[in-house]
Amino acid sequence: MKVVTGVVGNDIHVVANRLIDISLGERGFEVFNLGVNTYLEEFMDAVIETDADVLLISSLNGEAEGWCRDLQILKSQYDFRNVVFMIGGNLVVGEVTAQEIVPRFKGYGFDLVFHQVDLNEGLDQLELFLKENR
Ligand code: B12
Repeated sequence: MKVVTGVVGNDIHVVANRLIDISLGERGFEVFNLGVNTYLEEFMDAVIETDADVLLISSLNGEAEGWCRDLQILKSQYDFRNVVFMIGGNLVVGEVTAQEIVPRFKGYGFDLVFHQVDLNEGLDQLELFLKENR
């Protein structure tokens, strides 16, 4: 399965991105890593160009919301019905609980949302989601 990944917006935290690339590869995914400083439109273009099954967006500096709230609008322009949209990292700044954050990002169009969740736990849940929904 193909996964497009990268770090959204003006976010330059690169370490997690390298680990995500390696971890996905070890789990047998074909990875297209757009790296840091990637805009939502660039992610969508890459999903179309590679015919990806999963878009895994990472955000570490807390600015994910500003960069991702237009996801629904972009999704409505193409047929992305078979693509899994996933986001994780430090999605907001401050003391906001996952119970508050997860539904908010699901409302923006993400299927799987992980705020300050361990990477392997998130990837286990991705594999489970793919198994149950494909
Ligand atoms: C190193 C670092 C920097 C370096 C980055 C160098 C580089 N090129 O990578 C520098 C100094 C440049 C930097 C800058 C900034 N940083 Co900084 N940085 C850090 C620091 C100390 C470590 C990050 C790191 O590499 N961790 C190691 C990796 C392996 O862990 P990770 O990034 O957390 O990723 C793991 C998980 O988040 C998770 N994960 C990540 N993505 C995903 C996706 C999915 C789907 C899943 C399931 C899991 C997952 O898995 C990863 C692997 O275990 C953290 C604090 C900390 N201790 O974490 C702050 C931190 C991330 N930075 C922060 C901030 C605010 C900034 C700045 C805005 C500071 C400023 N005012 O200028 C700028 C932003 C610059 C920008 N444009 O993005 C905040 C973010 C706050 C928030 N979101 O709550 C943090 C948390 C510090 C803090 N406590 O305030 N930073």
